Amino acid sequence: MTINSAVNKLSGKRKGERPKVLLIQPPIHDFALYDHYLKPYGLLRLASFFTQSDWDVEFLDCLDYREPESVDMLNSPRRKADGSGKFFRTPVENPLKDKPIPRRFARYGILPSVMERRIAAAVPDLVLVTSGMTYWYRGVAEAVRRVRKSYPHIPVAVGGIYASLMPDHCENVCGADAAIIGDALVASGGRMAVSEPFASFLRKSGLPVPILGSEERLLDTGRPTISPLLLPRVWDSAGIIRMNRGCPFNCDYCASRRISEGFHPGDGRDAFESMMAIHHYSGTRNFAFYDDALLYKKGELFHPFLRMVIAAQLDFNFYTPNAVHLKYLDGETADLMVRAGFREIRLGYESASEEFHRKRDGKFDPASFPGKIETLREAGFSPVDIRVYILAGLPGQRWEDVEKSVRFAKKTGVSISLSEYSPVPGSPMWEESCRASVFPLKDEPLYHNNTFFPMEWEGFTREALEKIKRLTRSKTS
Ligand code: B12
Ligand code: SF4
Repeated sequence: MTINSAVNKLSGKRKGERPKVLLIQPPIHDFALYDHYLKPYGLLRLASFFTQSDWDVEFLDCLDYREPESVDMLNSPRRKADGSGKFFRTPVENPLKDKPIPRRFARYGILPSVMERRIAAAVPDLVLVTSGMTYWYRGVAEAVRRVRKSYPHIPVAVGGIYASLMPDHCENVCGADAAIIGDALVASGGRMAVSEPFASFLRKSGLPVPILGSEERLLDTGRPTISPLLLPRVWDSAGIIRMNRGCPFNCDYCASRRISEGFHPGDGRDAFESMMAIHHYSGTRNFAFYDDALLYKKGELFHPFLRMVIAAQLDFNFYTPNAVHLKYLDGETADLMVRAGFREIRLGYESASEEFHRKRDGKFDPASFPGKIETLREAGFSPVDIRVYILAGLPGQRWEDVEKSVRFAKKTGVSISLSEYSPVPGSPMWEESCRASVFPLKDEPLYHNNTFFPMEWEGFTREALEKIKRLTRSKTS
């Protein structure tokens, strides 16, 4: 079916008029939220695809921290030069009132009245809402509810992480017409196309399935670059780069496999060009990587990218909020990263225990840790700019193990972030987590939030967690 013949079927459209999609990054309801390069990357890829396929596209960013009316009412959130910062915050009632948590629950995002006005003005034929953490579903539900208020009969689909991990919950509780699992865009015969579940939803809704325009783009890495002409404002503070998709590991505590099966290599030149396009149109010099396995096969993938950046003499700042694999780190990579402009490096260390890694992830030999840190220091990373993630609160984990890991890492002088465990549906450890938790994790995703410390037990109490947090912050080892 061509777009034009299908467009004629759209209600209220004049012949030849293009269909319109409204893409929504919903607000977030949580106990705390910091913008650590939190961008609606997947939704913006969709925006780019729909634009290239001749649809009209409108984007509603409910996390836009510069929205003027919200600034007037809620004051400007504090932002940092590195592109991170706060969002608008409005305290709201804790939906789980019977579970006292020493933190206020809040809604992060633009004013609801602005959101509703923007939705009402859009007049779309289709609404697409993205989703992040499973425990952020209330923001998704809010977006769907406000869309329904203006358009009771327009098709609404939700995609992204929560929709992929809990599709039934998403359809039943958020009221979406469909939760689309996984990538909405897939490589097909060297080109990009809409996935079958998404295409089937569009057909059922009487909408045309978008296809790329006539200038047939061959997409070597199987993904379109994010159209920089569209929505440059989103990228003003920082751009996102994702060179490769997926991860070769299958750690017990992670759902990467469920989100994208296996490792799909990208291409250094394509990543470089996407980045330059974002810089050209938005002016940003901050870039964060969303890769799950940035250093895997680095000689073929990451190194060429870094060499292009160095040759172009760009004064850019690079960040790895999602951490990189210690296993694949070596002197050459560290040296290239420093020369390219990496301001900090975050590492997936998780634990100092050999047994932990043997049992839970197999991704790293902790005996090599001091040597890896030395390599980074020799390359020019200062210890405060080396940050290691240590996992805390896995089912059955004892607090002493975590304390030992923190003390061991501290000896090297690096910065430490406690990564408090969030049980993830679809991860190998999910069923074990459900059995170990006093909370009904399967019924209520809010309990996946690590603020609830869902795996608390007598071997690891909240008091012990607080003690370790203090140790992490203290100057002594
Ligand atoms: C980048 C990232 C982060 C970043 C940024 C966060 C963010 N963007 O939300 C940082 C480093 C800050 C982070 C932090 C954390 N993260 Co994180 N993170 C990720 C990661 C690697 C990518 C998420 C992402 O944005 N992907 C981009 C996607 C959406 O783009 P895409 O694939 O191109 O999109 C396609 C599809 O998704 C789909 N699609 C997307 N939207 C839509 C909409 C519609 C309508 C349709 C049809 C399709 C569609 O189509 C797109 C095109 O094909 C995932 C793991 C993963 N592999 O996905 C974990 C993940 C989401 N994180 C996770 C966790 C546990 C955390 C932490 C709690 C870790 C910790 N213990 O501290 C923290 C909490 C953060 C917080 N409170 O803010 C878990 C989820 C937990 C949960 N219960 O939901 C994941 C799944 C990893 C895991 N462990 O399994 N994270
Ligand atoms: S935790 Fe990291 S290494 Fe392990 S599967 Fe997830 S993305 Fe891969």
